[in-house]
Amino acid sequence: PRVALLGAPIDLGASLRGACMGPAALRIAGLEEALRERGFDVEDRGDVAPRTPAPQVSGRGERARNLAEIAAWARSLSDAAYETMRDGAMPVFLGGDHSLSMGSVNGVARHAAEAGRELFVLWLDAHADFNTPASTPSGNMHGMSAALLAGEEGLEEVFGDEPRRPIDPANLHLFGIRSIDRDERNLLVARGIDVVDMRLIDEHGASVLMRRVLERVAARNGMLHVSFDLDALDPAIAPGVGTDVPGGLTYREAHLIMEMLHDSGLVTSLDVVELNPYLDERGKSARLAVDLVSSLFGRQVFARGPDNALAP
Ligand code: DIR
Ligand code: MN
Ligand code: MN
Ligand code: MN
Repeated sequence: PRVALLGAPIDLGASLRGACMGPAALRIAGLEEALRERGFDVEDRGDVAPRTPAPQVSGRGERARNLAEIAAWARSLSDAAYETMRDGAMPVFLGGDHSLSMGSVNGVARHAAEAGRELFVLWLDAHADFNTPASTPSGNMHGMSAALLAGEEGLEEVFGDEPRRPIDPANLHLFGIRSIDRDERNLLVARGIDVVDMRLIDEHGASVLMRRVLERVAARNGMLHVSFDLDALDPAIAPGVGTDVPGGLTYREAHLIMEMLHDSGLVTSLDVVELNPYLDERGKSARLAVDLVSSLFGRQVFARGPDNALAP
């Protein structure tokens, strides 16, 4: 199996700068080596270059800050995702703030449509990222990526005349959520988005709720994109993020989620986003991110058979 690492050093979608150093920190923390150790054929393709902003993309001022720059990134990241998957490799996007997923997931969706497969997206995040320019309280575009991907209006300029492939809102699964803005909440309810918030996780456990998502994807022979915002994790274990919210996923919950994703065999593409090394504590969050990605790629304490018996 081939894996392609693609850096997306973008931070203009967030309120604080610094996530542009995320790809470098993930590399220094040993991501490529960790995947090689898992037996994967890994190619680090370096950082993607943003397309020169199309002149017709005008600023939206405070309702969608840095729109032209985000559009430039989204267009080249979409092409990179599409081409990588078409060539049969699994793209892993290293962020970078979460606005990068506008591009990565759009390109993945384009590939899935051509392959005649249904695409599902697991959005691991403290936030819903379901704002539009009309609903946003901050103007930060990393809070709008899930909305754009689910086909919400008001962000047409991001792709302009280039292929835009919205995903079915019913195939978007938000997980780990604990911070939602007022108008964003109304939009989520109106669209019937599946929001697995921390209350549900506390009450039912991460494994039951994950299995529900995975069974649905498997039943439809779907492809699964995982968009992993590190602020889904509790800030005590992952302090290197710009918008931390207390009460996040624990170390054990996060590893279990990643191990279940691996066991499902359904994951076909991945984003690792919002790592801000400027705010991190001596590489702690970067190292945890690499550990969790290793679990997603099959690292486990012990291989086990169907009856939980130890396998060699
Ligand atoms: C907030 C924060 N909902 C906003 N969003 C995100 O600005 O739209 N923070 N994604 O990481
Ligand atoms: Mn996010
Ligand atoms: Mn977030
Ligand atoms: Mn964020």
